[in-house]
Amino acid sequence: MQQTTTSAAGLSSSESRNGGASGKRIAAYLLTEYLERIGVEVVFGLCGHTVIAMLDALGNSRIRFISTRHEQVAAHAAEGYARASGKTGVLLTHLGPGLTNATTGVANAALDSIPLVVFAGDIPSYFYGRHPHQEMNLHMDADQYEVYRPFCKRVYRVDRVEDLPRIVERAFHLARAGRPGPVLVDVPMDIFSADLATDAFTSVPAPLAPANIDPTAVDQIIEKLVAAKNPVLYAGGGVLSSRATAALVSLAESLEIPVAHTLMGKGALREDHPLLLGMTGFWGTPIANEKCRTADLIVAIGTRLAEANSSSWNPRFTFSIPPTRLIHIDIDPAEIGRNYPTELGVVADAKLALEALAAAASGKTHRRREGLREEIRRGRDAFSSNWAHQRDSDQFPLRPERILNELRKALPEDAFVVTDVGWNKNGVGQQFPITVPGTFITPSGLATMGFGPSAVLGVKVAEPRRVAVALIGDGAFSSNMSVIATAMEANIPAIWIVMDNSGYGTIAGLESMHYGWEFGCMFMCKGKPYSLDYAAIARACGANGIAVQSAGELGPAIGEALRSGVPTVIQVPMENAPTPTPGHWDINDIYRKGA
Ligand SMILES: Cc1ncc(C[n+]2csc(CCOP(=O)(O)OP(=O)(O)O)c2C)c(N)n1
Repeated sequence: MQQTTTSAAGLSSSESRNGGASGKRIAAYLLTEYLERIGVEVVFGLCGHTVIAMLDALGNSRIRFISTRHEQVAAHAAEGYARASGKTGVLLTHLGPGLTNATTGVANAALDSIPLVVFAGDIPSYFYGRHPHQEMNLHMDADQYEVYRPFCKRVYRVDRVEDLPRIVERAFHLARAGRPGPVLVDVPMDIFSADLATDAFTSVPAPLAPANIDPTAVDQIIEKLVAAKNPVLYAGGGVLSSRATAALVSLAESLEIPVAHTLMGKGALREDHPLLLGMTGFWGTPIANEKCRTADLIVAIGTRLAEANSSSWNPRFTFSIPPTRLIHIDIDPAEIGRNYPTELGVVADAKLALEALAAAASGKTHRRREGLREEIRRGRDAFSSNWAHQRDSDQFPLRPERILNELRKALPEDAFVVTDVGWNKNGVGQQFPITVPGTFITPSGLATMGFGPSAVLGVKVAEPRRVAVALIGDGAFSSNMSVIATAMEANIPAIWIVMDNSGYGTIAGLESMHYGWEFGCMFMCKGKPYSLDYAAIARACGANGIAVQSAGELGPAIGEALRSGVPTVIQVPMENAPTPTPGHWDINDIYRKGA
């Protein structure tokens, strides 16, 4: 429907296209019809000779195919789509270089527990062992799919066309079951073209009732929370992906418990909620770190208590477990007890667990926590007042705080803010008010530079009526500017705000702090700082490009982008100021300067 119509248009009938009326049809068409049946709306990808049969089938289906200029872009876009829609993202890649280009995006989805199904074309199966064109097989025959093994939930190679329906059903099932993540289906190109019984694709992924919490555990947890002196609820990305935020609020309010969150958990409570402490860890907030460190009981939900959020697990900064006691609720049993001794582990869906806990907490008498809300307010205000003057600063290049301030003022509350890595991710996690759950989309586990510019495409495809803005550094944006071309071709009016500090600012800041210079981190040309004209590049692609020349121009520029309905790049020169770091990161103890 979207990209290719010519090859099918050249055929006389759907019967000839599909291999005759003998009860058999070509697998690629049956597969595509199955994808339609199970609700796939869009496939992101990039062509290659191994997937042309799929392109022909997709081109004649209701499924939208969004062709990108780099497979990493397609993978991040598929992830952005999955995160904004709550559905499984689907990716199509060629073998060899196509598959390897996509690895970073697929691994990013894996580490953030996002469901993806990746279809990769492969060499003709009858050439296994002969090392045909573009195959990577230096150690084993036909094993390109092994490249995905360390980060996919399952990697399948389809060796017989009869296995394709079962494997595809398994892939969509596994991508969502338990802890979500990517699954690879590697298909030799002759299998895409092979005949298959027309009724072969019969079974669809089973509807899944999420894992419930044991009622005894509910009673135990509520008893412990009620008795605790200064407990904290700690929300991770699982709270948002299972849409559990209302239950979290209800539990927190019933027992008057403050809530801290991870980077992925930002938005679990409205930013203006009086029980919200904020983000923990290296780039967290002092009040969140302090209340977690001194809590007698923490109930952590949907988080892996990862390094950045836990100040490298150093007990002096964020979590001190023990003496703090930990109850950990997560969908993945492997996460429980990994980094901290755990008093009680519960394997359950965050929403069902929080709903059961909220129901059991309702009306329960708890310890008095007079002054808690006031203490949180004072703690948050004290930290935020450190840069209050920067929020309205007219300085040029702009202060990052001014950029956040202008963005928040200009955006509707339900707009998506997609970040990359750098000041954008760390600063938004720490300082940007998010009031609608799920509107903050960021790469956390793999922290991939290049995520934001591409993921925003998928977010906007999933929610075309809502605003989607990518807030990104110039390093990330210039790593793959082909996103503008894809946005133009696919008519995706995304907005990119490029925080331009002429370099990989975050790493430059670390190097400067420890070694006194920024060697290898800044963009230089002929000995001078080098900044590209990103706005002109956008215009060269036929998109809108605005180069902000003063602090006062940013707000109107965002307004113009929102009104235009055209893909827009806003280039904002920015001071390379570090994000405040109230927590700890071990790397800072490793650097040693020598002769
Ligand atoms: C693919 C990849 N390469 C390298 C890094 C290491 N890294 C982390 S932050 C950063 C700098 C990002 O620069 P930019 O996008 O300009 O944002 P800024 O730090 O200037 O805000 C780099 C290179 C990474 N996270 N991902």
